[in-house]
Amino acid sequence: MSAYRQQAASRRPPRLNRLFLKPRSRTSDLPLVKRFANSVSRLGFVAAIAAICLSAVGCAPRQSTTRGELVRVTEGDFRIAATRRVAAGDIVIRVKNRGPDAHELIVVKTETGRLPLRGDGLTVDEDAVQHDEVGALEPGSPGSVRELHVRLTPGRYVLLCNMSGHYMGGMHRTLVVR
Ligand SMILES: [Cu+2]
Repeated sequence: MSAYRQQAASRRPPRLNRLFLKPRSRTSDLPLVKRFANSVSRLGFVAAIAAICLSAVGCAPRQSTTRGELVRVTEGDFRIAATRRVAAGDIVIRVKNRGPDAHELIVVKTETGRLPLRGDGLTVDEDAVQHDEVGALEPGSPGSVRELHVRLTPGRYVLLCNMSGHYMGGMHRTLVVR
């Protein structure tokens, strides 16, 4: 070996794995961890069931989901049928489209119930009401069922479809939140 190679070999760092690797543990902790995880998930399941029972008792006459009170909406050409009143809070708006056209759903808070129209005189001026818009679903195909999750404070809201001509055709409905 040349003098240069001998020097290079002596500069090599010591073997890292011998110095830094921990000795193998005697036993695995895995069974213990699994047992702990199982008991935690069982507790979580019991808590979830208890919460569902409590919420069911709390608002027995009303329909509710685990994510909020349910407002059923049915859209068709050209009308919207829906629950008229609901309690304030987290709300699940479930929208079924009976068709035959696609329909969207927009929720706007309005104290008067009247919404400003665009220059066409047919569609609601969404720019003018954007600060009062609390949620919207894009157009859904006939037969579709979709959900919109919103948090509603007390007041008067309008549910509408603003596709060309649909609002003036009758696709609006007032929802009162108390
Ligand atoms: Cu529509």
